[in-house]
Amino acid sequence: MTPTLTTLHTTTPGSKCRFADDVRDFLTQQPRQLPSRYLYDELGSALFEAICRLPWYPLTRAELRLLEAHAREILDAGVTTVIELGAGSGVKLSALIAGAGTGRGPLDLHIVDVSKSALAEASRALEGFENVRLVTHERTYEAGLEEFGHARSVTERRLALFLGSNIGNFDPPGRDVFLRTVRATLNSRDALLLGVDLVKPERELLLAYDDPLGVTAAFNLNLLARINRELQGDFELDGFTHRALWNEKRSRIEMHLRCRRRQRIGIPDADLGFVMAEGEMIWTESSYKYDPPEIVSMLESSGFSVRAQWIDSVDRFALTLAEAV
Ligand code: AVJ
Repeated sequence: MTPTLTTLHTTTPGSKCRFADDVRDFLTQQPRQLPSRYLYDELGSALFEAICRLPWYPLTRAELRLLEAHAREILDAGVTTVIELGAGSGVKLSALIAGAGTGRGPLDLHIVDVSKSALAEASRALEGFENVRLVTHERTYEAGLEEFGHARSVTERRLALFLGSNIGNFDPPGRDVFLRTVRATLNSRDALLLGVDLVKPERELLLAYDDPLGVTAAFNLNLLARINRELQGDFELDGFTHRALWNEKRSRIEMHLRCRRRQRIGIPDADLGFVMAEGEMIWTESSYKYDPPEIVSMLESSGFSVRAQWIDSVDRFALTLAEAV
């Protein structure tokens, strides 16, 4: 039996400067904004895990049900290598491996995530499997794919996982570039499994992104708290409120932080100072929602052919399995 081997990569050099540069660049844009990947520091990742357990945020449970129901078809015996982009706590990958059952050869797993604490948790979750080798990449999706893409053996058959509706964070042009980047790390007959949340009634969407317990509000506000912690910022957290909006025209939920009273903000380690007016917003995330045929066409125009699409009709979530052509 091959023992589990864990290779832990170090943090991307200069990642703190990247954060400072991005904070300066994005907060000075009009409208002010922040990249959503910075939501996931240690506390943010824990808050996100809590969101996934909220009754008002059914995405994770719906996706897990679909993964469990179709594990054998997704992780068929020919797959030798799995890469998951944004693996989070690793529960989905674990469910997939457990659901696919035994009687396979050794499996190489690569998990990419910007959150160190998420990678540590995923490593623990995946440790128990025999005949599995795990490599963790503390990287953005793009940098992780780049690192992964190079070393390919001829006998490899790859399965890429992009789950949790993470693709919803991209705007449509960025999404297409990204899908082509994924395609470029695959050979024909390799596969991609995409988990995407579907358009549903506005009332349900707003509850999912503005829950009555205030966990999503805390998740959003933690981004300012993180700037205070890591870049010596002086945001007054009680001067901001969480806002979730459904932008029907663009088919996306937007998260914003609304300034409740005029305040001067200083972020010395990002070399930044500015004034925010009452009512001014910082845009922190977009979560695009799709219809099933749109998912098929975005895949087919990015070098994939769809093999199967499974839909949870209660919570309106889709898993689409596509083959690189
Ligand atoms: C992990 C990016 C898919 O957009 O639904 C949850 C993050 N934001 N609640 C999403 C999130 C607010 C989530 N993604």
